[in-house]
Amino acid sequence: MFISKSFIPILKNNPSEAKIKSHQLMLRVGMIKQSSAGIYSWLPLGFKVMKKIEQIVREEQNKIGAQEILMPTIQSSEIWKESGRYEDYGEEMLRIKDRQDREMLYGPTNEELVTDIFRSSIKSYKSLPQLLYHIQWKFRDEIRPRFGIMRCREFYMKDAYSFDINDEEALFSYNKFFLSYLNAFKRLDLTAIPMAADTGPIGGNLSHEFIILAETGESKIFTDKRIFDLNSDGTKLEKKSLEDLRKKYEQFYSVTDEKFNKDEFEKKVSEQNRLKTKGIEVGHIFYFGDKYSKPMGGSVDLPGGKKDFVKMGSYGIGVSRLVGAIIEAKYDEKNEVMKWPISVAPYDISIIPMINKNDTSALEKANKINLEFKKNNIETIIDDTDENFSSKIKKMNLIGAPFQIIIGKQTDGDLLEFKELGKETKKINLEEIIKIIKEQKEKN
Ligand code: P5A
Repeated sequence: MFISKSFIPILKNNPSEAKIKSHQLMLRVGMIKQSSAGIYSWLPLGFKVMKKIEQIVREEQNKIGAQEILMPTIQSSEIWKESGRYEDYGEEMLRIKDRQDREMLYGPTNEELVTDIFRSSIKSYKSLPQLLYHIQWKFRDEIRPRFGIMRCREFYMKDAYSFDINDEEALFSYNKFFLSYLNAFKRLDLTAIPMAADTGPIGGNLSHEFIILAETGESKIFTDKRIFDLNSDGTKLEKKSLEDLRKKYEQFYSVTDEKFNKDEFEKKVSEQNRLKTKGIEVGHIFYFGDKYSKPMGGSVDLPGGKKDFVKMGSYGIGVSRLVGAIIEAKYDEKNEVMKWPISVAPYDISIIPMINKNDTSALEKANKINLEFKKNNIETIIDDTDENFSSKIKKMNLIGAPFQIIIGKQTDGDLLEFKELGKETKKINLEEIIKIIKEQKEKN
């Protein structure tokens, strides 16, 4: 992409209305544009990042055997009346009437709709388990939308739903998502910690929030520091291995505000390991048994001829919120440098030729190099404008491709000035640069 042809409306200064760094950066580099309170358009740069996050989340869902569907944003109130949540959900639900005067709503979540889909087709235990997910816009009429896309009214969520024959199998499904979440966040280069959490309007009594640490986060957390050293490497998709994985995390005290108990915290965690801090909730999983299947009649035939209601769980990831969460974790505000993880970077490398009116040789060289990158599926952004050098660098540092090449007077022969953001500049040839970037991309 050439800067001169791109739609990346960069602002000279930080917008004053933004209070946290992710909101500032997203407005500053034109990733989003507010259209009304808590509702945003996604411009090319923001959209590119969000789509890459979505794809990683999708791949990790597919790996545990979940099947993708797509449910609509608009739902009928009927199914919500069946489950009993129509009144309970309160003012966060955006209620609409169609021209026949039918009560509709913009879906804040999909437990009812997916239960309706399930009950109309699945009749026997032989078809279980079923793990279904979709990635779709949600609407919650938050009273105080804030921090840009972090707490907004319209947001993009991956929500999955599991259907099982009994509690034991349902917990196996729950643990599959537990693993899938750890793996997805790892690919996004985030350390997200599972914390025992409250279930709120979704219901049930087993729940974990996945939280990344950030001073600007809205969730208060209390945890044992040792939980940060754990990882999910090598875990197999088997009942026992997944149970062990969850136990490995649950052995450390790690809870959100609502679940906090001072005595328990002090008893279970030695003083030097206690951490009280704030974080951003990027995912939330729930087990609620037959909370929806019972009132809505979602049952299956059991082996002995009896029938029972299916046991369900639901599993959400804030795909659009993750764009902001990654910025909160990675943006160096002081030096105004954003380095996107290569797995979701809008571009892999920026090429900055120093151009003046009489000499376009640097741009020609940039074009040549660009062709080689293209052949190797490396995405580039090239500043082909005649702005001065320092403002070009500033701009590219905000756009955040993790690698940069500068083509200027110093560039002689085959050696290029190459740097990975935050590291020293090196002089190496194009072949080596391609190799470095490809290696990093393949790791993901
Ligand atoms: C789980 C999937 C649910 O809705 N039903 C389906 C369950 N869970 S949740 O915790 O309420 O939301 C899941 C994730 O969505 C993100 N999120 C938001 N993102 C931006 N703005 C909001 N207002 C907002 N509300 C929720 C969070 O990442 C949350 O973990």
